[in-house]
Amino acid sequence: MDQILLEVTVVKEEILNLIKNASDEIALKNVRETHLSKKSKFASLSRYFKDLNKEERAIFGEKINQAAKEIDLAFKNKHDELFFAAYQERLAKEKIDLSLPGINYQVGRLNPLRKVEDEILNIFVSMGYEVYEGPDIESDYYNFERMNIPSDHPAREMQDSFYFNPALLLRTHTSPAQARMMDAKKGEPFKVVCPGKCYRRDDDDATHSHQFMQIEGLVVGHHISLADLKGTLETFLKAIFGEKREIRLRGSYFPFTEPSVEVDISCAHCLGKGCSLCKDSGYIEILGAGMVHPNVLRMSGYDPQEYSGFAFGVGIDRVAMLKYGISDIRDLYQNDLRLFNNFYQER
Ligand code: FA5
Repeated sequence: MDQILLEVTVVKEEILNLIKNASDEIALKNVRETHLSKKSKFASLSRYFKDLNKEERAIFGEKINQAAKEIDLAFKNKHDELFFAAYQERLAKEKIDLSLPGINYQVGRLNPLRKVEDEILNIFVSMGYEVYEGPDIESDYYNFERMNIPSDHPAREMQDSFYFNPALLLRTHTSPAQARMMDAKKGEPFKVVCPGKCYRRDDDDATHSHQFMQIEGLVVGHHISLADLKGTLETFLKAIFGEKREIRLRGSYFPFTEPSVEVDISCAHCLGKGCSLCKDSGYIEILGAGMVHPNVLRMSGYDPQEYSGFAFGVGIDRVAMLKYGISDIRDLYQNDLRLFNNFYQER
């Protein structure tokens, strides 16, 4: 019996020694696989059970269990020791120099046009307007006919346009969204703003571009008057430009409104004195507006005896120019970040 117990101690010490000398995790794993497998010397110790009496078996079993516990603990401790050592070694290698300059990520921001569009939409949404976007490629029918501009009307020439074929063109203004909205509302009152791009074969100068952006506004209901239009535009323009900028309404003509007005705002560049940007007038036109023409209401299924409405179309590019003091509309389409960063230093 003593011989058997001694053998347990010898096998255990042999394994503990191997554990102690394992140089890394792989070596430790090998010790576990070789010396604790079913065919290992340690496992084969159980062959003695059959030769022992009940009392001896209890003592032998206790000895084996104790040895197994010691080996297990030694494995765990050695594993922790090797893991910690490897970790320390990695930390020592991974020295970080906090004085090195960081990576300079370029953070993008909204183009001034998109920023102004959001601002304008927010103002109108806060007044209870819904937002609708019509298509950029528009039919001649919606762009002109439904806006009370028949094929022989001289107003078409003012918006000499980009046609795909005689029936389809890049829209020249956001006004066709008015007719699309009235069709959708089927005779119900509503308030809507419609943002989007417009395209015209126009002068390319400091205030005109062949592609620009507008926001259309349309209110249709009972007893809507020119006073409602004026109040709405004043509220909107003061919210955008502040109380100091002056606003001017001039009588005008649009085939789809009657009466019609054009709204000018004092030039940000010269503050009304006159400069090359405002062509010495001190003012820059930013929007056209008026009371919805009875023909337009009628074509859209609204009875002009019962319903009235006002509409306006504001040039987003012009608003951005005035708000940020941009003297040439073409700058808005150059994507030059040095310029854009200056635009954001708001006046
Ligand atoms: C129109 O486009 C009308 N549809 C506006 C309207 C809507 C009137 C509803 C009545 C009722 P106009 O061509 O004036 O109107 O253009 C309106 C605004 O768009 C102008 O005041 C200007 O701010 C802008 N705009 C027009 N043409 C250009 C251009 N080539 N480049 C930049 N902005 C332009």
